[in-house]
Amino acid sequence: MSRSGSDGVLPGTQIAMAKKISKAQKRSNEQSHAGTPSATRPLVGIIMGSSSDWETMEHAVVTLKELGVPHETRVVSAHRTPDLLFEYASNAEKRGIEVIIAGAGGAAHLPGMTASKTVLPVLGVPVESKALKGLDSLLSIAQMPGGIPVGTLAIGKAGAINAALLAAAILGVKYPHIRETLRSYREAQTGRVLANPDPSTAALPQKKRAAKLTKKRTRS
Ligand code: RP5
Repeated sequence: MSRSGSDGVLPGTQIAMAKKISKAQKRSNEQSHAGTPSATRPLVGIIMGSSSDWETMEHAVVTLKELGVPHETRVVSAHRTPDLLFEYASNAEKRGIEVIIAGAGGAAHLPGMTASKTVLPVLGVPVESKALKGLDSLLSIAQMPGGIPVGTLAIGKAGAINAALLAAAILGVKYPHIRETLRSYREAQTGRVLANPDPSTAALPQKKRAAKLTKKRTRS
């Protein structure tokens, strides 16, 4: 009987390899983000099925950074590294993680399987797939059986941003400073909309305006 796991890697080897990578990531995080919130104990775990999901999931990271919410990011695949997924989801609570954001595309089983191994809130971000524009991801994440919930967000960038905001709202119940930062974020957003009521007169950044004019001139 073969003892190989997903992709022919021995069970346990996935976890050992991931631990090595994670230690190296932690070291480099500490070096490059010393003093920033993500260098402190992470409260939010952002996981994604593939490094190809980063383009989408980066928006969750940027939003959490804006809010000053400590977080960590990892690639954890439900299909390619199932042992790592089980290990991550089973130990997240012990490690002090309080909310998990899981992004995946296509047959997006990562959020649901993660939710099945933890009682922490899991927020699912459907990544836009090439074949079905993310509808497959959305349905795979949203259509959970009763008993194991995944809070499912919108497909793509909006979903990633909102997952971060929802994670902050959840944490805000326990941490007043996160709730107040979220309140300021929302007020600033409202302020930006109210400050630009007429898009036809809204000031374009100079570079963009110049590029637009050149394009117009070359066309005529
Ligand atoms: C899913 O398969 C990932 O979440 C990703 O969205 C999708 C494609 O992965 P790659 O083939 O680009 O690695 O598991």
